[in-house]
Amino acid sequence: MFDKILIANRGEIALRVIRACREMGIQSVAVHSTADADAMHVRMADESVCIGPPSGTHSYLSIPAIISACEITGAQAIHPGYGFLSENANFVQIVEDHGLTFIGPTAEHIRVMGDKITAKDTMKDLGVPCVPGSDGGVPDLETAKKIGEDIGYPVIIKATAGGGGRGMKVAKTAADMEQAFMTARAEGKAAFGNDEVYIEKYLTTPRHIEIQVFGDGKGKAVHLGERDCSLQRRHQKVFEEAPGPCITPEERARIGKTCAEAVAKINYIGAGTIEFLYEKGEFYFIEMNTRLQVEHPVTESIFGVDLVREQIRVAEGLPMSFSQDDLEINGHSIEVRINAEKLPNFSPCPGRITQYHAPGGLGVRMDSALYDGYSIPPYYDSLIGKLIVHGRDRPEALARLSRALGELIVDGVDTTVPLFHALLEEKDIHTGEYNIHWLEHWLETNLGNV
Ligand code: MV4
Repeated sequence: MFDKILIANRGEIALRVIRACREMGIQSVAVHSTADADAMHVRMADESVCIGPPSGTHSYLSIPAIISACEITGAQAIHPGYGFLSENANFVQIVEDHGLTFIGPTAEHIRVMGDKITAKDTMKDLGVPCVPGSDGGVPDLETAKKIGEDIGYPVIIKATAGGGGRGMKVAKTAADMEQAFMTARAEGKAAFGNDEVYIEKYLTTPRHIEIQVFGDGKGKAVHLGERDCSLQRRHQKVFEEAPGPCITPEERARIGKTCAEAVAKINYIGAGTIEFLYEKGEFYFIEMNTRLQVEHPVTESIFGVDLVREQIRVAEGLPMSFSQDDLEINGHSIEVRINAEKLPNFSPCPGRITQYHAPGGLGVRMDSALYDGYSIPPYYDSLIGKLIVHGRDRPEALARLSRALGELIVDGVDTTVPLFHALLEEKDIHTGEYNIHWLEHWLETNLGNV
């Protein structure tokens, strides 16, 4: 059993992990930059260590500082949260070389899934349905044009090291191929130091559906259904829900089983998310995330499980506390991301919170590290809270979301809350009829009025 876990993160996710530790009787160690000395995760943890100056590069991303903090405090394991070092295979290797436990997948699984081509190859071999396209990397323009003719336009050229929409170019026709291929390559090289690209059929109006999986590292794995995260702006999710409003129980059981069997076969350990595009009743694998996701609470709400607790259990070599047959969906859950951003441009809005009041009541969860008088530092991302609601069905969850947003008080900075009030007035949000482009289109026509 771990006695003490160090959390290599900040903000709401650091609190989320501290909460799981406390319920399990495990001591928690917070690490923080000098800018976060008064942060809530530092106050909530049993101990804390300052690991560097404000810049994330020199604090939350500093591997020597984090390993030293473990040695100073006697922490035996590290939970990385999301972002920062959570998908850094090199970090995992160093953690293990120091006799510590990384609470997450193996360095090898992180490496395989971090490269989109090897991820797709692996998933395809495991029987997971993929977007039709090139068989691995595409070496030159001539080959790219041949593939374009074979699979038919439009196609999308993606950098294998890409992420967050970077290094991705659509070619609508053969005439666009040269420009798109060269640009995707150049962006991959510039942003990730890797110019390898691959090609897929471009799906024009899909939904983003992701399957939550969980493995024990010993050949057992389960799925916890899907989340629909189609409502995104510039590849940032803003509204997520589970179950997906368009997914039938039969579709869920089928794709869920495929995903659980795939990760079981590779002895995957811990939480993982298998991302799909979903169009006309078909699932197409695009990427796998080897970490706990920001939107994990919607899955926790409908299944009544604590995913962080399970991550800690399997990292200790314990079995998961549930099997597939124990997992049953209860109701509907929605999360909205509250960012300190100023509309209409979503420009970051750091500053002092003069008043904070979290909503409450039945089916309401507010995951946030805010407090009255807290100053949001300008050095990190703009997520300041997640409001998660749960209802017996989707209409009840939407009504509860509206009610809870009305109770929330965040004064002193601008936030994305007005956006959610406006979205809740939209018919398509209530019918669930949206795809990955819906929000961008809506923002173009409506932002002036929010
Ligand atoms: C695609 C696609 C259409 N067809 N692949 C965007 C980020 C990266 N994770 C994958 N992305 C896409 N891949 C094919 N073959 C459209 C997107 C895409 C997207 C995907 C999910 C959520 C929002 C999106 C917004 C624009 C484009």
